[in-house]
Amino acid sequence: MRLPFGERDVPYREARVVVLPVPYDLSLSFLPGARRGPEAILLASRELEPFLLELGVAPEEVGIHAAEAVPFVAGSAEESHALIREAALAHLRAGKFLVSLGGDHSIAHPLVLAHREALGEFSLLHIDAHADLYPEWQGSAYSHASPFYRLLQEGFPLVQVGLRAMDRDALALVRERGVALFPAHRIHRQGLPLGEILGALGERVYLSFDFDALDPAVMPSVGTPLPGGLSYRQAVDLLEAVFREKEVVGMEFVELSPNGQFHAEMTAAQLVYHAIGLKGLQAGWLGPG
Ligand SMILES: [Mn+2]
Repeated sequence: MRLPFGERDVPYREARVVVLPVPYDLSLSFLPGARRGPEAILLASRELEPFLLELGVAPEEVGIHAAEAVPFVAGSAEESHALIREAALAHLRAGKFLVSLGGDHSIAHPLVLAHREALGEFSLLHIDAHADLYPEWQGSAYSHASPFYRLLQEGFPLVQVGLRAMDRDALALVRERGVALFPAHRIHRQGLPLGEILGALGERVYLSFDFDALDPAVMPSVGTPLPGGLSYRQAVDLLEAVFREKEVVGMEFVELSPNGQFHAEMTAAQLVYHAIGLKGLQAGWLGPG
């Protein structure tokens, strides 16, 4: 069953923005449940106010269509990832701006590759509590702990923001590959180093947002919560700066794992909606007034 995002779902051909549910969580190592993330965001999105006071626009006016969820193949990460890549590619080739909803973070790999295939090169802005740079995890290179290792191998420039968990090997990899790292503790001590973050990104950016980048006090519904995370305000300020200064070519929001705390689902839906508004302003699809 297809669920809309918000209250004004437009027909596919009229949509500039396609919301793509990717309810895949077979790679999770700790608490499963991110497969229910897309549905929870879509249901919560119906409760949002259409007009965003901060932006002075109603992001829904870009024309949003929520697509059918991408199916997955039980027992095969490889086949599931292939289906995700194919689905994303079809929407991108139809000229849509894609907002993918996870699902676990392993989906970043097929999604990012689909964007490169359709749109060419860009850098990655990875906002997360975790580095996700393990070559493999629990015996699988398709793990949600590994997508950015695999994407580094693919040659993508990588900027990571909000981190507070990383092992020595990952830190060595970051230094060796020139990953720009902005850990959460630094942001809390010194404020968001927006100039440095923007300077580390290329002109074109793909945004990968793991909800556990937010502090668990704000966002308790994730599979691997860690204290010391970003505030909602910090996340919005970061996105606002990126959309103002860069061309965002695609975005994904992953790892919401609903656990009965509706405020977390509203937070997720509101952040996604705000980001759609920022894209609409960047692209000239929305104007204030
Ligand atoms: Mn994470």
